[in-house]
Amino acid sequence: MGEGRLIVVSNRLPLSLRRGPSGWVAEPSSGGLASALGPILKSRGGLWIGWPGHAPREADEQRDELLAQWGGSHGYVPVDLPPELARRFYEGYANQTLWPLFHNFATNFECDAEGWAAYVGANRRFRDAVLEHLEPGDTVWVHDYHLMLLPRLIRDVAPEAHVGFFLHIPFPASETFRIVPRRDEILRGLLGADLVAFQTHLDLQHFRSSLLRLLGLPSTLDRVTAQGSSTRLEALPIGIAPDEFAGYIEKDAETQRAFEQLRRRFRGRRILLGVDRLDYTKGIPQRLRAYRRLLERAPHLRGQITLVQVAVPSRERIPEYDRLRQVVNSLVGELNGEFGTPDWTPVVYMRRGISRSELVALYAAAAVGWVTPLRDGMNLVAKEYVVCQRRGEGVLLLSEFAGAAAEMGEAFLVNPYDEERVAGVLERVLQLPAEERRERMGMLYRRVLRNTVFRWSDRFLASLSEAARARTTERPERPDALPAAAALEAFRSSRSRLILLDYDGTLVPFAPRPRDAVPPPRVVELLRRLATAPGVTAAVVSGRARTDLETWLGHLPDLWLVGEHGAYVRSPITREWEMARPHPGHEWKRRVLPVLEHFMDRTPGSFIEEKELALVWHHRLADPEFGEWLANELVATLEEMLADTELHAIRGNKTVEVRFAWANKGAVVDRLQTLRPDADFRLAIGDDRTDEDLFQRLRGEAWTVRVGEGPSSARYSVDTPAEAVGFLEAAVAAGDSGRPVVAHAEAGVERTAATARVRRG
Ligand code: ADQ
Repeated sequence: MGEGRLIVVSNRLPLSLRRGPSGWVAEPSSGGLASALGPILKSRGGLWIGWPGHAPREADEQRDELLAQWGGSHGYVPVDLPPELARRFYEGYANQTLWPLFHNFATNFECDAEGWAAYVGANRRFRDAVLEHLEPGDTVWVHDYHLMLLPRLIRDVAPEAHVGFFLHIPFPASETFRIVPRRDEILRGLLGADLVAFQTHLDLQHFRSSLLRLLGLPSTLDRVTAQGSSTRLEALPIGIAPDEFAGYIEKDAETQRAFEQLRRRFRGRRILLGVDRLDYTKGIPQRLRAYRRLLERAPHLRGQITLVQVAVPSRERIPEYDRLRQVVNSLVGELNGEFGTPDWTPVVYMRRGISRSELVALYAAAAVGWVTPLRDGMNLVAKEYVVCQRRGEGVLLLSEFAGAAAEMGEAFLVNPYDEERVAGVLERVLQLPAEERRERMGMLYRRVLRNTVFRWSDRFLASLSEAARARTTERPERPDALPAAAALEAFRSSRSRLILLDYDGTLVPFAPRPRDAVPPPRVVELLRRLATAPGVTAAVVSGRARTDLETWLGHLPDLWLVGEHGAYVRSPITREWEMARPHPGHEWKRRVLPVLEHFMDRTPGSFIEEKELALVWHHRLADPEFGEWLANELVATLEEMLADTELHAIRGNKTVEVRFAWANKGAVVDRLQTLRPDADFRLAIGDDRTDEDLFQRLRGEAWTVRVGEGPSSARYSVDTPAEAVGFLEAAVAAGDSGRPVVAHAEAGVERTAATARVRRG
């Protein structure tokens, strides 16, 4: 690939430590992830960092030695966690808070402060392990819900690192995600990555909607920008390594033997197969109950079919899993007791992990792959079953709540909670003609073969390297922080100063309704001192209607006011509003208003503001997602309608504004600059798109400052209106302490001359 090394970080290493009769044994696990990333680690070089599982209480030399060996031969770096921390992290916050909530089980989750502290602590230990090995040019790939804080933790210390994150489990709807204690930290943690990828588009959309609703961060389909850096978003469904399953059928004698055995044992009976971790998200009790319904409603199937349920125990220290074990045990017992006969056992239940040969033989022999999780990020069992069905005789019954459903439309999709329907669908698929089965399975088979885990990892890494490269080569999304001391010094030592200030979002924060954004006394006082300071010409350049500006600021001496984005200018001398162009009349409002009203009626919380030369639809108080969506729709509608006019429809901060193209801040800047042709200090501060015109039109080495996040052509940025105001106050104070520069009277003369020019303009 010609890239730097790859550092994979996942909670578990792809290696299991087991204590056998003669001490510890380490076995590599043959999961698809390890198969896909192993060769990449070999060719690019790199490491796999992960937790090797619960450690014994006392130091164990033999275990350490084994781990060291694995480090040398495979590049596996163990992150040992103290037992108490490991328990609270893994069994606590990760698996009793995040796992249930992310799978929509909002009732059986638990959370306490210690769990969260352990989650933070464990993520920090992973960070330390990464930093210990990180070299310039390395790519770090973080996996799954255990490590969602890690991207930010790495970014904070190593800002140049290439960091990607993949979530293997679903991302819940924002209504569920908002239940997650410390949800904001989780979102911010993820945004430290260059790329965050999910299994499906739905997960991606859920994530975007949480960003918007919980952090107020808008995003596009493939990108979100926060804290000055941008994160690429993608949906990349994981696949399997087909050969690790299908290959066994042809090449492995043990698999062939197991297959023959199954054939003999189940002769004349069809196998319905469930293979799962014993987890409450996998829908095992629901499956057993649906099976009971099937046997009840289709008695002719009794003795003809067998449900083989393989369930590998998992997270056994968590009480919820123990309850599940008991429920499943008793459902199996009841079914077999009630329906079983001397020569037919309705459910064959295996509560253990089985070997790859046994698994593949079962996949190949099963007439129905019964994969009905209540919620699942992807579900690999569905794909594994399909690649073992080369002859296409089987049928896949798949839960619509598995991520796999998004790409396996030829399966029979069911709602696993609707046990009656599931039984009905099963009854039908058991009668399906061979031709239809082959056709459906053929399509599934080809897709699983194409979208392998290898392709998935290649796509992830390619996308990550592109995202990281874009970050380093593109113009920074956000201007540098304003160097306040240098700016103050420049202000103090200058002789003639021009200062242009936007109002909303710059001098005062946004209020729910425009009329509520009244300037606090502190801001009024600041503007008074600034405008009357020697050698200063100051203007508030706003999109506001004239009346607002007049009411709030009209009494301030020497302050220029610009309203409606430059359509109106008010000189402090004449105290009259001048129009940049002759009044265009109101006819256009009669056409535009009904459209805005239609949107207002559809969007609770939205309202219309009328200005002399503009109409604004505000959706700040509306549902954020619905509001964004309708704003886009409104702009599209208006653009079409206004195509041949001088009017434009423009998205602002939670607004859509219709106004004349000539009413823009750029044009007015040119005029204001003539007020101080000799200015040796020029400053413009603004927060939104309309202020970009200010920044671009200011002549010379101007101090242009953007308030808030996001890309801008300004040279500098500050975070909040409070910071902007603080800076201006300091500037006034610095000016007071410095030598007076240009005599007040002189500046007054300039202003009078300029006023005349504005009138003529
Ligand atoms: P899991 O929740 O573990 O993975 P899944 O995708 O079904 O779910 O993978 C389970 C794996 O374990 C399969 O490879 C299967 O063959 C194996 N397995 C299950 N039971 C077994 C048994 N009794 N004996 C032997 N092997 C068994 C998480 C997410 C999934 C997502 C994957 C990968 O929850 O939604 O698909 O990660 O991203």
